[in-house]
Amino acid sequence: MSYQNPKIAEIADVLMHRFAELENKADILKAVELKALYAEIPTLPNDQRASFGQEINSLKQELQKLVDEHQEQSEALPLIDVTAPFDVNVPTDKRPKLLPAENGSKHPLTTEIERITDIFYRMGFEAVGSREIDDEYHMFTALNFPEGHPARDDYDTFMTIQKDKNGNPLVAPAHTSTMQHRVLTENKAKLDKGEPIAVVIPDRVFRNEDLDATHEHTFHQIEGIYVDKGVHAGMLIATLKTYLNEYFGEKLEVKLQPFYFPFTEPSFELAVERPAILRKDDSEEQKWLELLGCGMIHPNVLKMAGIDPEVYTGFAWGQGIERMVMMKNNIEDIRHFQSGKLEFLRQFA
Ligand code: FA5
Repeated sequence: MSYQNPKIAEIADVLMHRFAELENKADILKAVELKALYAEIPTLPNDQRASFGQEINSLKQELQKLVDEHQEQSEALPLIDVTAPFDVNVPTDKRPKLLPAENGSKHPLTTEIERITDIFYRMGFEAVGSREIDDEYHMFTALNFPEGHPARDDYDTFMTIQKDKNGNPLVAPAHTSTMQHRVLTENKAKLDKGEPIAVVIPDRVFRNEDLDATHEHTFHQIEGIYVDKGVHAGMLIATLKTYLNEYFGEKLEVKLQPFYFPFTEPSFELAVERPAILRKDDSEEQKWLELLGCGMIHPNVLKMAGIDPEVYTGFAWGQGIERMVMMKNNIEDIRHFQSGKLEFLRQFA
């Protein structure tokens, strides 16, 4: 735009150049030169005021337009390039590796769960998943926890505010035993055919815990269930020893002590020697790391699944996976697993 008044034309030129360099383009509208021009109007002779004022307004409008245009351009989103960044006609093995393997790896728990499950596949077990939300029936009742029994409180279970149709809250399973009733019910036909029920359940569980180096609120367990005619506790111990020796690749010092679970009778707790890195002092309590709970499946649990406990017996166990992986890899704090810290994860890549 050209301006008749030489002074306004000169200032317009200065402001246009400044606009190009300004980071915040809207600042041009506050330029002192523009204010000075407006301040000059009352000092001019009457006959010049109108045309001078109109030219300043035109200059201000021109600057405002530049500011608006710039704003529109910067708000417009960049266009997405939808074409592949390589020639799609090239065979797959010749294409560039867009995500090279060093950018990602399996989480150490995934690797270990695969290893553990594989050991049980080789021992003739099949694997099923658990669930992240369940009901009180499967978490407690079908496992022989009487209603209102204090043992229910041992499981620090997260519950929903909403209630199911029986007026009970739903639960985030605090152990993989929540699957026992389903596994027994769904597989009992095998027993009639003379086959055992042999199932492992590796999955995530949740507890409202006070967190420390060996306690997480979200961790993994592997449950095992074996039912057939003539199954006894010696077979339980042999199975777990075979598995642990295979997993650690060496003979481990393990300790079995009596315990209480409503769903097994007798019940035991199996502990392994705690490595020095996880030991706070030399006390007997610090020497052992409880790895799993186990026992012979309670006759009531078999009965509730429609299996005759006079004919069939079975064993079950539930093991915390993180603690075993920690022991094997000298990991001093269980919270590393969910930290998402690359320094930790890269050690297992
Ligand atoms: C149970 O959860 C039983 N359901 C196990 C069971 C299954 C017994 C079948 C008999 C038959 P317990 O609460 O002890 O038991 O937990 C089992 C294992 O999970 C523990 O030995 C421990 O290794 C691990 N564990 C328990 N709480 C935590 C936690 N907060 N963080 C990490 N691991 C845990």
